[in-house]
Order: sequence, then structure tokens, then C-alpha cells
Amino acid sequence: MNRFFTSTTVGLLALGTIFGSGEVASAVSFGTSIDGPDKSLQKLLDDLTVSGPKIDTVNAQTGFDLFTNTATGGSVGTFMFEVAGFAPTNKFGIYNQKGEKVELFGGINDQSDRTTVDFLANGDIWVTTKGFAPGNAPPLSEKEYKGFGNVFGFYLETLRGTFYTENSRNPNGSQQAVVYQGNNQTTLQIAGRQPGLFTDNEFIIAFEDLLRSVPGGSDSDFQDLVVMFESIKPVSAVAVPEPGIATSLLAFGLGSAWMLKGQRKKLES
Ligand SMILES: [Ca+2]
Ligand SMILES: [Ca+2]
Ligand SMILES: [Ca+2]
Repeated sequence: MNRFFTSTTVGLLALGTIFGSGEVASAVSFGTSIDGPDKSLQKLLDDLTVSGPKIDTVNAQTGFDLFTNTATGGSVGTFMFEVAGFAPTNKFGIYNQKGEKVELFGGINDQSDRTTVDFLANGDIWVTTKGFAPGNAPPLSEKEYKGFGNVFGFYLETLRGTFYTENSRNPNGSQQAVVYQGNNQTTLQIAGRQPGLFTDNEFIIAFEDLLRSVPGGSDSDFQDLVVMFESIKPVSAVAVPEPGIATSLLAFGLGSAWMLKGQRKKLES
């Protein structure tokens, strides 16, 4: 391996570290919710805020799209809310890198319902789900999934298709979810639950259920199905990068590739 190839690899690896799955994350623009002007994701999260700074739905977007478990080897998810005509049929779950989906909440589930995922050493996972008031309160269910592993993203399944936290898996690379990380400052109270501090191992996953890349096809309100998940850690993808860093790394990568091309020509001639 010559040094030109090495520098190209380093440059591209650095880019990969910044952008995770290789896509450039940027803050998404919200549209006006068809559910009403007082039903924006910002307003709905403000309504759950007991104390501390409000969650800034625009500037606090993280760009995280893949996660793994933390030391407990288990995670809890709480259904926060869903404001969508498709709510009774929308489903929420996790998927692995092979694209295998595991449903955590079905159409019957709604606010305050809970799911747990146990990540076992052999790669199997156990999922238990229980409903609580308000809204529907379906009974406890439990299921085992073989060989799922412990690196996963989140999906929203609708009657028209499935959307993923990784934009690259969505039609036209459309961004269909925004993700917020706990700030250790804001106290939130989910309907039916005790209030508590939004800690930094907790994440809010907020989905839009209409494909946004179709002009006029989506209201981009991102409150169609919203879940908080805890005891998870982002993998590879990191927060929205500073444009300067991204540009200089891209320049470094391209520059290295250009040098590599020159080196190849030299060898051929
Ligand atoms: Ca909605
Ligand atoms: Ca419920
Ligand atoms: Ca929507």
C-alpha cells in the first residue's frame, strides 16, 4: 500500500467518522402540521416540559441514526405521542444492518405504553411490550428474535411503506425522522408517567409518516409517532457537523484521491 492510497483512506475514514453512514446530516425544516398550528412537535414537547430549558426542535437535532445497547444490556422505550390519521395502523420498531425488522409498538399502542429490549450475548433479543393508560392499554406481550444482534436503527412502518432513521434506506434518501438526545437539564412528563430528567442516555425518536421527497406530499410535522428510548448509545454517526470541518475534510479526501490518480498515471506510463 503506497502512502497516497493510505492518505486517501485516512481522509475518507475521517469523512466516514463525521457523517457515519456516509450521508451529510443537516437540520430538517418543519412544515405546518395538518393537525393544526398548535400541534407542532415544538408545541407538543413544550407541553410535556415541566421545568428546565425547552427542547429546541430545530437546533437540537442530532443526526444520529444507528445505536447500540449500553452496559445493562437492555433498553426501555416509552411511547410519547402520535398525532396522525394513520396512527391506528402505524408501527414502530428497530431494524438491524441486514434490514431485519423487529416490531416494538403496533397500531394498538399509544401514549404511555412501554417496550423493553433485552440484548443477549448470543445475539438474540427479547422484546416485551405493555400498554398503560391513557389511551389503549393492551396486555403484556413477549417475543424472542434469534440473531438480531445489537446494532440497530429505528423504523416507522406505514400502510404505504417503511421509513428508517438512516436516510439512505428511504426513497430518494428522504429524511423521515429527527432524533434528540437528553440534555440533563430538562424535566419532561410523558402522559401517564411520573416526571423525570431527560438524561443524556435517553433519546427522542420523532417520525414523519408521509414521504417528504414528494412535493406537497408531506406536512413534515414529525409528530406522527414519537418514542423515547433509554440505555442506548449512538454508533458511528455523530452530531450535525460544522460546515467548515466537513468542507476541509472533503477537500483533503478529494486532494488525496487526485494525488492517487497522478501516482497511478505515473506507474502506467
Ligand atoms: Ca401529524
Ligand atoms: Ca396507552
Ligand atoms: Ca406528518
